[in-house]
Amino acid sequence: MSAEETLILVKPDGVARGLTGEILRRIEAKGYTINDLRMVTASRELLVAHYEEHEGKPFFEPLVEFMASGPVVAVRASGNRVIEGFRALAGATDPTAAAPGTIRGDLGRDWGLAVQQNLVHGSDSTLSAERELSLWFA
Ligand code: RTP
Ligand code: MG
Repeated sequence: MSAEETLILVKPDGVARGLTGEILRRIEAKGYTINDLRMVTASRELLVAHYEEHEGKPFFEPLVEFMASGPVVAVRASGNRVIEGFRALAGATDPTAAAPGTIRGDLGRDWGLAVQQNLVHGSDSTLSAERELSLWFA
């Protein structure tokens, strides 16, 4: 059986704050394998497809705008239960509520903006992982 894979994004706030190395370090320290990695400033088309589940929500437009505001680092990572495991490493969506010890809890800032700038994205199911990996690593 080949190891489970997930898509991780270091979002524009993480790249801009110079936290890419720290975030990759945590992924590797946990024992996950980085199989591929690219830096890209995402197009609106890519982001709309990536966030299709959120279309129509009040934070959708600000989210797409934020995600297009600068380069992101897309990571193809693998490991046993990496989807669940990376989401545990990332912590809760809201950086203020995220537990200390997590990426968002330790490093995330609450800027009081319309959309949570929370440093990272991780796929939330095997289906999303497959779909998202094919978008970002076409
Ligand atoms: P992600 O998809 O980025 O891994 O994060 P998540 O599962 O924890 O959060 P999700 O509900 O999928 O939302 C996607 C991203 O949209 C932004 N968001 N802002 N009202 C808000 O302030 C709000 N709600 C969602 C965040 O950037 C979140 O990660
Ligand atoms: Mg999500």
